[in-house]
Amino acid sequence: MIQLASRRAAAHISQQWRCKNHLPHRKTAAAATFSTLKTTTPQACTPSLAPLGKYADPSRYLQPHPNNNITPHIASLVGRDLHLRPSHPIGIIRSKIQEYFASLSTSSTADGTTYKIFDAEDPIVTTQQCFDDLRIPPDHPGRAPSDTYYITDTKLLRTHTSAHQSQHLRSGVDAFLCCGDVYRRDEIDATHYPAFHQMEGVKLMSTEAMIGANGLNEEEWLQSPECQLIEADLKATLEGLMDHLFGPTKKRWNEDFFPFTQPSFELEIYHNDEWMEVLGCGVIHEQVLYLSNRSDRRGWAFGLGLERLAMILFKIPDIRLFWTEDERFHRQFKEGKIVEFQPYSKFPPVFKDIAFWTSDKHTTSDNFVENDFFDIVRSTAGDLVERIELIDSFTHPKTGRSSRCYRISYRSMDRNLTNEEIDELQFKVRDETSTLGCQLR
Ligand code: FA5
Ligand code: MG
Repeated sequence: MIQLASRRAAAHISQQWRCKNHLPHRKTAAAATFSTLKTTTPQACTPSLAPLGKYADPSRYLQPHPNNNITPHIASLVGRDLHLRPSHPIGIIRSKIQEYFASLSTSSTADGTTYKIFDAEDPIVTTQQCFDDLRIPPDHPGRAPSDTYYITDTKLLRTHTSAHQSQHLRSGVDAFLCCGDVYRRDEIDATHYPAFHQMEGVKLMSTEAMIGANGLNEEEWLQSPECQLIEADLKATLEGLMDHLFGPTKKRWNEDFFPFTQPSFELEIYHNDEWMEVLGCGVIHEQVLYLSNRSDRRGWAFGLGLERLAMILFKIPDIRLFWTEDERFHRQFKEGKIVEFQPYSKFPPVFKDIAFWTSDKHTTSDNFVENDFFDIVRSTAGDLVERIELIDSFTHPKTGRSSRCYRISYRSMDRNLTNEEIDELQFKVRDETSTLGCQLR
């Protein structure tokens, strides 16, 4: 289903908490994106037939602030609340995870922890919540408008559910699960969508178990039995979750890096002959606890992607399907049941290439932001875009100008596309691309 090589490459791009080969951001590009796109009607944006949640109000997201880079397509996704629909695969997984954590407070091996549930928080958060409280510095690439949907300069659509960690810790909760939709400006293919769902879990250990942790310097803390106890508890809890969801399954731990946990790990599970990352986690960084007024405590946190799990468990081949309103999709799923998805159609794709110089003809200075281009395609063609691939790029030896060629694959999940309608979309994509300061070839 998901090719290892491409998944690896994709993971490299999308993992915003790691340093990555990051494209420079232009403030003006984000502003231009807003001002040019806000009047565009997304052609293929599926209207929602299901009841909408309380955050489904595009005017909350499409605001005339110079830093606003939210497109109508993104605004139309907020408040769909897939995780709260009991018979939607995302809702089914959410319940299964919550069921596992509830069982931990009663099973014979349990330590009696009760996890408080949060699953209806406002997806609009502040830069303080999403980044500063988590030690993500102002110049971190993950904060850049090329990667994040901003409403104003200090308000944004959360890029991860970790944005709620500090507020719950600060309010005195010791263990919780927090589920919601998150938004990232990202590449476009079968496993990446600009909106997806995460489940965050946090547990603080009992004060008695951490007595030896007092007065240690960082090095001593990382070597201490207390730190190792937290790591072991975290890993055992998450391995138990995977077994609860998948039955005994092959898994492996890799070291990872997050500014808000130390040490940090990712968990991969073996599926369809390849390893697939399902979550990031770690021992909560001392300073995050300090910033939440909880420096007397220690604990762990994790964040997992619900679509990744659902694609494996229900054998759903394309991440866009989660957002469809097609009855042929929804009637296959029932509350509490994991069943294999039966594809009801596979219509042929239509491919269109677009090539452009990433600067205008008078300059070689290149401010092209790839995610701005992806958003243009997504805003114009909505869920008809299946994938966008960079198929060629070069720098002209004499002029020094750079050129890129992308292949856009359009495919509907429900019907055959005509060449004429795709040509029309492609013309719009070309027009909009030239507003990014690119010269079409
Ligand atoms: C985070 O978002 C961290 N907040 C996780 C965390 C929480 C770490 C608490 C430590 C403590 P990351 O960007 O790796 O990390 O995303 C976490 C998971 O979300 C991934 O493992 C993956 O399952 C899912 N995910 C990430 N990007 C996408 C995407 N574009 N589409 C679908 N799922 C995604
Ligand atoms: Mg990751």
